[in-house]
Amino acid sequence: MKLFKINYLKNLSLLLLLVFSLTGCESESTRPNIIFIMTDDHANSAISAYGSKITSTPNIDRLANEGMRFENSFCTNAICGPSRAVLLTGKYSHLNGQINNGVVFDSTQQTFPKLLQQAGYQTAMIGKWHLRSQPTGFDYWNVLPGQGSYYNPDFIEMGQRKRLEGYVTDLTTDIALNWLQQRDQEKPFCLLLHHKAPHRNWMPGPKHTRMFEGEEIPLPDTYFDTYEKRLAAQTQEMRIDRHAYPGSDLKLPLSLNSNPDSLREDQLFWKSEYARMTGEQQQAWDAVYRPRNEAFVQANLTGRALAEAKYQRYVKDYLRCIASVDDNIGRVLDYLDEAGLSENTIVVYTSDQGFYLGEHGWFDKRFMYEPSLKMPLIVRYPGNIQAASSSNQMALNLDFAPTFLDYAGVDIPTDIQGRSLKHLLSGNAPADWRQSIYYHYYEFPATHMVKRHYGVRTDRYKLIRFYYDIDSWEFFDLEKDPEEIHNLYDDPAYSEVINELKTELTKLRKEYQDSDTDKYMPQAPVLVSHLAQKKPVALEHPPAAKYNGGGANALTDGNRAPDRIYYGSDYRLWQGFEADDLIATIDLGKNTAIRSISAGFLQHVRDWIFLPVSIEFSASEDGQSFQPIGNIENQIPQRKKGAFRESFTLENLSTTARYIRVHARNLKTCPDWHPGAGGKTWIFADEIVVK
Ligand code: SGN
Ligand code: CA
Repeated sequence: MKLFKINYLKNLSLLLLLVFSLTGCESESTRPNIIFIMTDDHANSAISAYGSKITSTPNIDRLANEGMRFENSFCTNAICGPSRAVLLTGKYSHLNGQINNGVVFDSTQQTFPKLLQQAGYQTAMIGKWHLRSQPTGFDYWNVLPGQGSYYNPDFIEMGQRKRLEGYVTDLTTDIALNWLQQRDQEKPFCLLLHHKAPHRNWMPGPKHTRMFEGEEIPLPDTYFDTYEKRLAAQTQEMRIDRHAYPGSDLKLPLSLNSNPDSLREDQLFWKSEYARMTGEQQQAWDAVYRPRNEAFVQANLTGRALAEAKYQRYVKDYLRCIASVDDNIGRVLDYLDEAGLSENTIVVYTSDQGFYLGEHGWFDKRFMYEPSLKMPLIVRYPGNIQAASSSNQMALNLDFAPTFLDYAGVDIPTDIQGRSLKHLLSGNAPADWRQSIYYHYYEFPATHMVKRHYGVRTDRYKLIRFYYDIDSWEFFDLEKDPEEIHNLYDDPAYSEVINELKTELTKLRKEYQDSDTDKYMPQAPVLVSHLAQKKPVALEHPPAAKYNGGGANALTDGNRAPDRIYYGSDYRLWQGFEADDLIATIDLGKNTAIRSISAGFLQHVRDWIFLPVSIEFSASEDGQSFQPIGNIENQIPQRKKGAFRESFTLENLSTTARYIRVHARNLKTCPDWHPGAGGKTWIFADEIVVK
């Protein structure tokens, strides 16, 4: 009786389903599932479906063989957090607010997962998130904190942090498959599956450490580029031979790092990643890398040969990380087959942006040049997208949100700036599809020192303007110069084309509501006039060469670093002292009546910059004996987040002195709770104002 009832119900629902589909009503079973697989920093040149000359990716190729490959898919801002924010919102960085990695994503804004969730989709976000605020719009989330780790990574599952044992790409896939298995089968789903790999520091999983042993990976033609006529390329810090850390990036003995600027970071980074491994994992690792490193040291290479050997180490580890990504994509595709989900699931493969695999001598991304501007984009949806097809139309990561909403039958909000790719995917390119794309990158000054720039690209040409502390234009004819080494901005033969591109650029900037004078420009220093202005400062410990505030007397130049500091962008105004106290003596020139003294400091704990523990002020008439005039203990919590300025001021003084001394005590050692626990802390100081 019971059995019969179930069968009866089942038949009834089948019948209803049939009636619904015959009458054209959308039923749950016709709304597609979505699996969006995104890796971090995967260049097209490392995917065999894109003709890679250096590796093969059979499972990604399987997707391409069963779906559509985009030859011209681009990001709008080639860096992690910003790219992810564009994916979620379908809006450019200047509108979604995530202009760089330092901003905390405003998670209250409209995103496509929220809209899908409201429309009855089950949503999940698994893996790398990197937007600094908690994920919203997901029924389930389990994400890596920050950049995540390769071995035994921590995951934050719905707010609960725990360490899992294993390799990050395998673990991320395990979590995704578990979620798929236990999901509510009655609802369509949208799963964002975001791998950390192949992000820096490229630590291969145990299964792949021995790949490419004894093989030679071909060196890109532009590896020894000299950056002629490309000013921003001349000042970047992303060269494999100079800026990749020997220890943590190349897994060479730390003793090979002879650069005092990076040694500390290199050591700490490698120490902490290595320490995450179990004894067994360390043994397996050492068994592979020790003999390699002995041979490397023995070879005693210099010059070009050393630069080439570094490329080999870099690119092989990178490709080994991708081998694990590819295996794990195979696991997901197999699961979909077994569960009967392949037919009704849209599977997307992409990366947050491209990457340099030695082109121009580089790793990393950021530039609007092809290797980082391009992102892989492969989409499979059997019956809707022709197998083994490709498109040359220009797609943007701006288009993901509207595409998924479109497939799910959800109205696309008018403030979304991208366009649905659905028609392109079904093989019918709309006649009015875009003929140019707009790009804008902001994270400068910051790691890798790629200058701010924006630009336009058409199918053949590219025009870029670098700005902020330079104003420099670049123009490339991609047909004649696909490697972008000839900046032809000054070539009269192209002046007409360049003018047209400028007009196009202006048009796009207007359309997308972008501008130069927006709130994301760094703040100018605040000008103050005071008694100590332009007076000489003697420092007991010199500031770091990299953070010298622009000159010896930065502390009294009358330019006060601003109160609101964007990530990295205003460091140039500060004087930074690593592990040292700031002890500054100002000579006012003659005995002077003083009413107040104030000293400004920066806190940005994420970058190991802490406010001083205390600031002691003293004064002297002869420059020999100093009398204390006040001591201020810092009350601001070390855990206060973000980058901000704090001024410490003594008021209502009645002191007469020629010399003033400010002694700010450095915390010196990063506290236990800090990721850099035990490492050296910084003091950043600017402007000692005397009135
Ligand atoms: C870290 C990396 C950089 C990388 C940025 C941004 N250094 O700072 O190489 O460019 O992240 O990457 S690391 O030694 O800490 O790995 S992104 O993927 O987050 O945009
Ligand atoms: Ca100053």
